[in-house]
Amino acid sequence: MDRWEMPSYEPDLPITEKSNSRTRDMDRAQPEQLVQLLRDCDTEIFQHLWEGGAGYQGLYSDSVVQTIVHVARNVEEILKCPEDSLIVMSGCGTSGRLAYLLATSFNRLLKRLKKQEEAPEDSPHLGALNLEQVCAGKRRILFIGISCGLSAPFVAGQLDFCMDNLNVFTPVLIGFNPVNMARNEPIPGWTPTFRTVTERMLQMQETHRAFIINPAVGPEPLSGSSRMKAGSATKILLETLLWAAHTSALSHTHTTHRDVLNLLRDYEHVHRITYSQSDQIAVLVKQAGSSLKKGRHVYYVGWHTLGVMGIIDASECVPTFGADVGDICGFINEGYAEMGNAEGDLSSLGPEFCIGHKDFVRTTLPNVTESDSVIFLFTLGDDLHAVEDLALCVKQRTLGLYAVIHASGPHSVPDNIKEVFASVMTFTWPSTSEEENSFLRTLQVELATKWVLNAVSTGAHILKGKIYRNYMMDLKVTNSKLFRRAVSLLQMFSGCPEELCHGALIQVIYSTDQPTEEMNTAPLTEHAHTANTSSKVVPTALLMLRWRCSVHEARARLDGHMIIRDAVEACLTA
Ligand code: S6P
Repeated sequence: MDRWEMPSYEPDLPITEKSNSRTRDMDRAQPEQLVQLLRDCDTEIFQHLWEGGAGYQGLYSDSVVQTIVHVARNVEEILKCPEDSLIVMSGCGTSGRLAYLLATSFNRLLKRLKKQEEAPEDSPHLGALNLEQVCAGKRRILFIGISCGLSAPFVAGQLDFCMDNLNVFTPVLIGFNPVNMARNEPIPGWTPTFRTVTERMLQMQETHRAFIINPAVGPEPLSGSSRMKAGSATKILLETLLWAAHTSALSHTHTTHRDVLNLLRDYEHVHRITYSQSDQIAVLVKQAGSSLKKGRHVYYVGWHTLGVMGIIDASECVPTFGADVGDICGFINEGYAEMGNAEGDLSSLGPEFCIGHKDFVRTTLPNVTESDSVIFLFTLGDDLHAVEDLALCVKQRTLGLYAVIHASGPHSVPDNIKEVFASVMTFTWPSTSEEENSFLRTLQVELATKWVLNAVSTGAHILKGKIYRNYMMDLKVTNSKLFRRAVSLLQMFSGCPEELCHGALIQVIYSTDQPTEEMNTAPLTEHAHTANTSSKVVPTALLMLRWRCSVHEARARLDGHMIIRDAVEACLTA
């Protein structure tokens, strides 16, 4: 088998951008096979030893566990003297969303930590400035920068700022590539690259003034989609170190190697429990795919942080699959009151910002039809009367009503709840006694839900024909990382040299066969900014390269195909 970990496999790409050899034919898989493939890919997160020639460190490697222990001990110190200290977590896209979710959850537990929210990915200056503002007046700050691909300039700027101010900051980087695969591309208006920042951190790690936690978790099932495995691994790592530190601080002990290993093993168990429901997950994938194929919608209706998991998964479908904001939407019981975001109620910004169940009932439900799929996400600890009432309302509009339910200990799902739904996926978790253990259980339940929803949204878009093999060809080229990915896809599928692929992309983005000097020399961030408004950028450029035709002609040919996978296939076989 073609194993991605061999040094000769896609040698120019970092692990997080490589294609996973397991999922090469994922676009043709049936829902059941699809879920098996996702399960196998997620198993790689917990791989003990990478067998290939490169010798990557994994989640359980001594070096990784030891670094987690060191960082957890720093967290303990901060928890003991929180007055003039701070923990800041920061990242872009999914990494930022997960940092936000965790900061909110742990704040509720501790009422002490503070958070840092998402910001533009390509700006190191803005990253440093935001960080400086958030940290003003603090004497001791643990900064955790998350960039799964070791690539976001925003995070690089913050880490660099921390290293220039080591009297206050201890920088920590979480990502899933080895340091020598960190992005080394020049960043406009800034001297360091992500790689040089990481190398500087590596030196400081020797004296425990900076830390890098970067196990390999293998390529994503859908190439480059770091919201999936890398997102799950981010959640696992952050929770492990924060939880270990929290319990140690409470009991006046110190986090040990064994504590960390035990927590990681618990998460591995969560993976097994989640995929023990593979058949039910496949049912949801099939139904959601059928809704999207008909041009209809999938709605996640969740309670508490499971509502947040739904909103996160739904929001990622826009950049990942070029989906419309209305294709997959998430709702949470009390809307913004439940989200705990600093800005408060954002629903006046537009319909896509209306996220409460009340909004769902008022504006969405009247338009729900039989072809839509509605997936409820809750635990048996939630208000089951509210669940039943809302489910009965939805049932009047569609029978495509499903539930993902988390039960604990001896409690089973009441019949009146089961009966409302067309199908019910029940996770039964061992009961927990103390309040704090139930906090940990909530985190695990969130991860299980993330895995289910990632499978549903990815699987549904595959069934809709959005994916070619295991590549998202119609990606939105909205930042420099995605521009690079687009060029690499074009090189791979057209066989043309990089320069030509880059040129074709510029032509499509600026809608001209003869780009001006200004267009050609603009920074990648400018191309990405312009590309934001163009559609089918990569498929159009691919057609141009293969058919040696104009932008206009390529667009016209593409218009004949409704399904991207078919368009790419037709282009490649012609
Ligand atoms: C990926 C997701 C993106 C990334 C973002 C940050 O599936 O859609 O939004 O999270 O680009 O990436 P990274 O590598 O810096 O964590």
